[in-house]
Amino acid sequence: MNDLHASPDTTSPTSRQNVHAKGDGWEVVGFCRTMPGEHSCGDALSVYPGDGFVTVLVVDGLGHGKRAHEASAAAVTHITERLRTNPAAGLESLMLTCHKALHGTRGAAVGICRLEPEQRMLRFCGVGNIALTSHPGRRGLGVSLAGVVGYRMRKSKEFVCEMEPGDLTILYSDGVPSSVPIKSLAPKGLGAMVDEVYEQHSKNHDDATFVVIRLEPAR
Ligand SMILES: [Mn+2]
Repeated sequence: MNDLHASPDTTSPTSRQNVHAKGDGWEVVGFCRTMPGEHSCGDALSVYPGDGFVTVLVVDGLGHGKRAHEASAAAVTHITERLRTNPAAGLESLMLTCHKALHGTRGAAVGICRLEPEQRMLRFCGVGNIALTSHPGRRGLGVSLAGVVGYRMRKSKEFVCEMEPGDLTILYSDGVPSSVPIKSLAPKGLGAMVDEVYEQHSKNHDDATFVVIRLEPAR
């Protein structure tokens, strides 16, 4: 079964929600966790399987709590609707219309990633504090640009990077520290890696999201 969306709120039985999805040439495993003591999660994580590719969205609504949740929920609603009508919509275009859709909310950091397994191509477009890294490290992976989606965004830019089979692409919100030891976690496998980040590396004073996208090794 595919679990494609996570953004815990008051109706959730736990503060942690997982995503796990698999498609042709890719696998995605991640979690989204509410800040301890809060009822709504300001972070959101969504996976959108496409025909020959997968799109992954990580959102961190500014701050935490209910209004952060409103901002991230607006981003998820908008991106979900756009990808429903056009699953292959360009990432820069998605970011630009998301910026408009979030006007009037508190704003959010947004990272959108698309893996095309056949072409071994990774595309990324990010604004604000969403970190992108890979294992092993690949050149040209791209970075999130400065700004707040829905509030102040200078531009959006798509980075394109060539990947190798078995490569991991990792996206996370600032509820996970940039010192998270990817190198030592990666050999443990996707599930164990994600669990260990949840248990040992998520900050207590923020919502936290961490997701790993694997380009499946050739069979
Ligand atoms: Mn945060």
